[in-house]
Amino acid sequence: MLMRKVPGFVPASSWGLRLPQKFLFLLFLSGLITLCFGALFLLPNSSRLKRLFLAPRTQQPGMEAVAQVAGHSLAREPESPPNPAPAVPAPGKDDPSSQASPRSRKGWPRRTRLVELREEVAAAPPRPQEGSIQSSFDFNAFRSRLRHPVLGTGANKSKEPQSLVQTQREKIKEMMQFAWQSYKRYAMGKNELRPLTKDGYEGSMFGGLSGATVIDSLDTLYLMELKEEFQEAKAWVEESFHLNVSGEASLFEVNIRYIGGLLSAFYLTGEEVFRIKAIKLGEKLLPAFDTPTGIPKGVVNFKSNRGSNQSWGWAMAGSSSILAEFGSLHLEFLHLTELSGNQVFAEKVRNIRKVLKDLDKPFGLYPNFLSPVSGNWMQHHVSVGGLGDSFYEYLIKSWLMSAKTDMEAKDMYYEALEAIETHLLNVSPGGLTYIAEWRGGILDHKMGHLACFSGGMIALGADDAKEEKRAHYRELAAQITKTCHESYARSDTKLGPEAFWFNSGLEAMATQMSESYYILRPEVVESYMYLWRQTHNPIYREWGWDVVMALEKYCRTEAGFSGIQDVYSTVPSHDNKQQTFFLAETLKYLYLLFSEDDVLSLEDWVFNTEAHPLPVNHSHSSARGGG
Ligand code: DMJ
Repeated sequence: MLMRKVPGFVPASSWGLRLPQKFLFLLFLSGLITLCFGALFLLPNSSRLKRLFLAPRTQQPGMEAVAQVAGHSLAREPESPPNPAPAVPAPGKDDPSSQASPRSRKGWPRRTRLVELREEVAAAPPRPQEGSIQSSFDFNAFRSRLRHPVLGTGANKSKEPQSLVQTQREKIKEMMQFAWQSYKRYAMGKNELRPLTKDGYEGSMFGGLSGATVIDSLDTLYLMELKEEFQEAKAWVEESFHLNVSGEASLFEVNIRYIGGLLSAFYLTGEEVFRIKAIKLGEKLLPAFDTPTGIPKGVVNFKSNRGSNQSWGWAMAGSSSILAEFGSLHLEFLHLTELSGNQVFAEKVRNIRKVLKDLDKPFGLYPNFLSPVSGNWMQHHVSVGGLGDSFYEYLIKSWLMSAKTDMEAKDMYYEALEAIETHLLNVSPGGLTYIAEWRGGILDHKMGHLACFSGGMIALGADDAKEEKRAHYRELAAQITKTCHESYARSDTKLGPEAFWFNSGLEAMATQMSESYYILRPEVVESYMYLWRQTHNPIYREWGWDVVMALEKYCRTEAGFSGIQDVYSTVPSHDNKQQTFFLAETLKYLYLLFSEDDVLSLEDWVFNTEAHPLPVNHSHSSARGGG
């Protein structure tokens, strides 16, 4: 249809608007757009708003790999500040950070959510850098409170006649260097070296974590001033030690080896990477404590974040938890709280202590198996060797680590020791003192190699016993250590068997092939070290040196050290395993046996059950300038 022009009439636009109206509308529209963009881009910290509107950016190529190397996933929220917040749950369905909060779910009017977001942005405290965990721990203050320089003053080194002891120390250092280099060459990053097959072994005990030998070696390398090797180990932890694993792990083993090793490495060096990885790994262990009693299960499943009572071959624990396992967390967990500010770690182990303290104990003894569900003892088997051992060790060391303020630990230790002495201690017809195992009142007249740490433990605790018991405990420690030495001296290789008996006319010897192996264990030289520091009786260095010679002769192979199947045969049959505790403990205790007393002084450090030094809490005393 033809439109005719009417004079004086301004035609309307196709929307039916006249020009001034159009102008006003456009003005309003452009104002609105400017406002929106201003809010979007110019308001402080507007990234959350941007995320609401803008399509998610594709990740920069390569970033995933970087995150993998750094050991954390880019998809995760930054670590929540742990002081004193509860532990960070692992990402996944239970991780609140990975879900929308109920208030942000669909259906909330948009304007309300925008206002809410603006308020959140304004109120949020600055987030810690991803991967960091804030700490109020003052490393320099800690170091200044130590009584002695960590590696000693070296004051007496020059007085040592050029010197047998120096040469002996150097020899042990060379053994460590050889053990490390062999591991590095054939098995770097694996859990253990297999020296015969010249390859690495992962096993399943650590739930997919790797590098147990690296972590267990850090402090020994540092102590021996093997600086290059220490840097290699540290670089591996920084670049390749990933915590994003999903297997089933032994709570105890991960704690004593990994957490203990990382904590020590931090306290020796102040390097943040060790502190952060110790805390993050500690958080991964927490699901094991989700039981009715709070007594943790023996195994933690890193994937499902649950505990389980599976055991690792040395014990048929059934549905029980094992005394030495749940009783050997106290030292490390207190340090995790100290270094993170997160009280949850300390609460877990204080609860274990409380459960144990409140329980009835048959004859004052602690059985090895406890139900984490009912809180009842499950079998009346008592041992200072495997299954029980480090529980007793951690009582006296908790007392010492608290700078002698943890009276509860002290009382529990001396009461337990009295009961052990009354019911388990024996002297053989040949005059050897030993600690038997107890099964509902019946004694097995045997000692495991593991029980040989007890000489050192009793020596360590002797000075804080009641006045009238001190000399007695010193003597008891010496006698038990002598018995353990006999188990070595009576073998053909001068290395001791896994277990030895006091019956059938035999004393301090294994009675069957299945107990005749030696897997590079430390407990006997550990006791030599404590007895040396207490008495300075040269016999302990002589005995220690015999062990060094025997290790060289029967356990050293072309590509590392190996355990042997039979200590009574001089033709060694190797087990093809260089255990991580050989580097963490056996070589460390041997080295300390030939060092001055102020090297890792017992006034400043307690050794966890994997020989990782943890500092005594001198925080209430004044600085001494020992760092
Ligand atoms: C180490 O892992 C620890 O010393 C633990 O307490 C018991 N056994 C081994 C070494 O024999």
